[in-house]
Amino acid sequence: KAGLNLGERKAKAEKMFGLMDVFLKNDAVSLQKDILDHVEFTVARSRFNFDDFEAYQALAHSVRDRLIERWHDTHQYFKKKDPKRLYFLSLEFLMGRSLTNSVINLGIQDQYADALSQLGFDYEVLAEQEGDAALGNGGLARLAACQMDSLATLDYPAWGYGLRYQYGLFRQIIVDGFQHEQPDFWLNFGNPWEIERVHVSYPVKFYGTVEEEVLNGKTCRVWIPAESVEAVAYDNPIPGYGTRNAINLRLWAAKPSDQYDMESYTTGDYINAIVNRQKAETISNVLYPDDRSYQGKELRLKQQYFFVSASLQDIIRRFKDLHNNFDEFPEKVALQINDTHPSIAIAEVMRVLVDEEHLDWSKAWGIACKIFSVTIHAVQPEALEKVPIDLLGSVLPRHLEIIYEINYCLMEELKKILGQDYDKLSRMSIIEEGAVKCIRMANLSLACCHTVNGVSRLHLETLKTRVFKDFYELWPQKFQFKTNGVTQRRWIVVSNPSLCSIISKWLGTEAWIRNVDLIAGLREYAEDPDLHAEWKNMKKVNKMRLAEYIETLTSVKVSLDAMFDVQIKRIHEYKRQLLNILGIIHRYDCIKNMDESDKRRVVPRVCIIGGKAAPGYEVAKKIIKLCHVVADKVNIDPDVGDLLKVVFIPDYNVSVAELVIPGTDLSQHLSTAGHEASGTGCMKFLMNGSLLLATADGSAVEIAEEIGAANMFLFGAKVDEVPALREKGTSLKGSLQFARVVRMVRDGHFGFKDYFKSLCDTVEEGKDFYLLGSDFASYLEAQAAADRAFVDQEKWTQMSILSTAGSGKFSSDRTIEEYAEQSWGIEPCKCPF
Ligand code: F58
Repeated sequence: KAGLNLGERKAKAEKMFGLMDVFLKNDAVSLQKDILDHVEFTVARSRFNFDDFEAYQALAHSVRDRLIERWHDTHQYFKKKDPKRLYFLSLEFLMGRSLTNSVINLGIQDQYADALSQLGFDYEVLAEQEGDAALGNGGLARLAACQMDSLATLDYPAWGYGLRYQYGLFRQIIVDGFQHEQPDFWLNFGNPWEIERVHVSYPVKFYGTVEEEVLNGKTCRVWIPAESVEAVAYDNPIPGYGTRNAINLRLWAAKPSDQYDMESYTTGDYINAIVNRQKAETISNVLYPDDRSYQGKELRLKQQYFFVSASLQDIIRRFKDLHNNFDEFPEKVALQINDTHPSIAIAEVMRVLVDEEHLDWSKAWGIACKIFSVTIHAVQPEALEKVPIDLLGSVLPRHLEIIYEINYCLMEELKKILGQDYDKLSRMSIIEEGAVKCIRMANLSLACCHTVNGVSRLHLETLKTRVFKDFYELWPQKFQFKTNGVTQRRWIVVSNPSLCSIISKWLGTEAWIRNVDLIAGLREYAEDPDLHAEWKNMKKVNKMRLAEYIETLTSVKVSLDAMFDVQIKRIHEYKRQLLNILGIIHRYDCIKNMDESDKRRVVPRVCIIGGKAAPGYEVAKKIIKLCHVVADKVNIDPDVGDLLKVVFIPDYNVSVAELVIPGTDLSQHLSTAGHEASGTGCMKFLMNGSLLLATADGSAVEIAEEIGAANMFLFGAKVDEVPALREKGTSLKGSLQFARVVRMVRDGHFGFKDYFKSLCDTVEEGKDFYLLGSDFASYLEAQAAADRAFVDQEKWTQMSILSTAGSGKFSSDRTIEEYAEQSWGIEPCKCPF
């Protein structure tokens, strides 16, 4: 801009405009030209000689250009309109692959397929070259990814903020049936889906001391930090479907900062100064792979503060571009914290408003209480994060003071209401007294957030009656639930194109891709023989694809006539993969004891299990090994043949799910009632017409309401029966069949007798916390009902169609609309074409 007058600037803009088209063109020839340009100038390969991976890279870059175009326009438009924005803070996002999702959302998949085939490439083959972005552990992280897709599609002015981990979730490799972990080098070949913004960076400070200073006659507390790390932004455009909007997921990477170590350079310790600088990068190096608890880890706390501080600096800078009065902050900013992990943001907002913007404490607190909302994804109180006071005091000394102050105000307020009820006061305090004095991050969130959300109706009940009972009694109006949902773009359109075509054909429209309620229209055709034929064919083709994958990976050949029975999710005791395996052992045992005529009545099964165990979770690792030893025995038993096959799919991730779910006949969701906050896998299976075998837990209860309990296989104790069952301690006595299968494992029927002893002990009478023993008989009945239903293929197909038809409620579009209206107060802001 410098030096040019208005007339010159206009002329320059005209010239620039003339040099580029307003929109990139999407006809086959333009796409081919773009791809070849990227082969030559981005990937730097000769256009006469490049392989599939290089073709994928060039293709991805041409898609990225189109994403960037929309993303610029969207942000320009948001800036012009200045609506209230939602900022979604999450430590984890499980994005999976981006190519197909992007071209579908941009509406140019067919054009790309044509363009590539004319160049002699197959779109599908190139799409397979892409690796997964696995910056998260499980359900919480994939939910965040689905919600980003919905936010973009529904035109909400939203931003996601997270961490750009150098290493995502570990790769699982299986050696002799044991899980081993390997690092996920996902960035080794570059990442075409992100835009590095070297000029968007902020210093994030740690450690040091707090001192008193007098400013304008007022005594203030001033933080003198001892370390500074630079947060550099990497932007990931998220395109909406059927809209020009593309929103931003901004992930922060840690880079050394030169603010504090100049001293070392001048004292001559050059090499050590460089080495120490590099240590800064460790902050965003690795995702914590445990999905249970992280209590007391310094690096984890630094990760949380690092991304929170950078995000808030970014948000406040954007606010200040257009506003100079913080009274307007709540009108322009909604901050959603995804689980309690980013809740240090509350203390950080207070620090910025009080220490840097010099607002009164009570005014600052008033603002904080208006902007924050939180969603809890856990059920077990022990999963709620706690940070030892000493640790917080060392890493973030000023934040500790602020949290003490917040707690002081909270306690004063509570004392007015609760009087001398010290038990209750101490339960509600943000500070937990005890051997190791801790900050309860959940209580900090509860004190500040205007809404506290559960992720299913049942989950909210648990939060109200157990986990946060005291807070609920005090502030019932804060507590809400938004039943989770998943995006039908990823889980039908991308992953099951044949089903997508069938739905559009029978509904006579593609409008369901944006308005999923329309999918209920399929109910009308649930008995139509023509639809049945197409549906069965779709399932068969998907099963074929899955069978090929299984054979390539495990060398196990499976029959397409068998029922494909799947349980894929993180391995956890509460998710009860062990119940599944014990059920498989029971099935095996029954087949072994049958004569030939009985065998003819057996419904053949392929039992597929997949999932990662946290590296330090021994019981979960034993479950994986048990699955393998059972498979080894069953799969080669000539008495069994095709009647039963057991498969463990290694390295389960988002793209594996995209392949497995469409090929599934029956999916299993076995959590002990009251332990799964919601579950979202079940929704993906439901959309794809897999029948559900499930406990009445989490969102399965609501699924039953939508599709009718008769269209699924429910079993097991209900939430309110669980305490009494635990009390009674019936496990082995409860079921002879259960006793028998556990005994088989104990006695070394599948080998590794000593190794499995401790696993068997977990379900021993009196110790069977997750109630495998008491649910076993009911589980087998549900399995038998599924077998009977499968024999009648027309009936099964009808149930399958009704499952898809009833899945509309479980779209993340519905969830996001509820959040927008009930928690965030944001409105769509649609960028005009
Ligand atoms: C999951 N939580 C719930 N946590 O288990 C599941 O029921 C729910 O459907 C899903 O969230 C979405 O709401 C979950 O995935 C985690 O992965 C970790 C918990 C501990 C800290 C890091 C994430």
